[in-house]
Amino acid sequence: MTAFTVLILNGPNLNLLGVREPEIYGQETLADIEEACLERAAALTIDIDFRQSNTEGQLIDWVQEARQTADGIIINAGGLSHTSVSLMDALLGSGLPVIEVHISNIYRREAFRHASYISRAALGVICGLGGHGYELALDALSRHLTSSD
Ligand code: CA2
Repeated sequence: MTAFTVLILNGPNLNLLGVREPEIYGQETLADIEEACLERAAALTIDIDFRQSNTEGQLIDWVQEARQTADGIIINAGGLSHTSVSLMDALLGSGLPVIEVHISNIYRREAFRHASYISRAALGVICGLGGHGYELALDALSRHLTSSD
C-alpha cells in the first residue's frame, strides 16, 4: 500500500491536447501526461487518480468526493480557472492541499487568462512548463504531504 493518493483533475478541452493548437499547448497528449504522472508517482510511492471532464459540475462532484478518497489535488481547470467561483468554492471546501497547473504560460497570453479563481484555493501554481508541470506538482505535493504527515 502506498502512503498517499493524489487526484489529478483536468478541465474542459484538455482532451484535445496534442490534437489541436500544438503551437500553444505542444505535441503531448493528455494520455502522454497521464503516463508520465504514473511513472513519477511510482517513484514517489504515491497513488494517482487521473481524470478529465468537459463539465463543471462533474469536476465539482469529483472535488467533493476527494475529501473522502484523496490526500491532495492537482488541477488544471482549463478555461474554468478564469471563470468558476463554484469550482474554487469546492476546492476550498475540500480542505485538501491543491496545486494548480497550466500547460501554457497564462501570463504571456490574453489578459483574461491572467486571473485564476483556482489560485485562491491553491498552495502553489505551476504554469508554462508544458506537461512537465504535472510531474513537478506531484513532487511538490508529495513533499508537502510527507512534511505535514
Ligand atoms: O495552459 C493551460 O493549461 C490552460 O489551462 C489551458 C486551457 C486555457 O483555457 C487556460 O487559459 C490555460 C485550455 C484547455 C486546452 O484547450 C485546447 C483547445 C484546443 C486544442 C488543445 C487544447
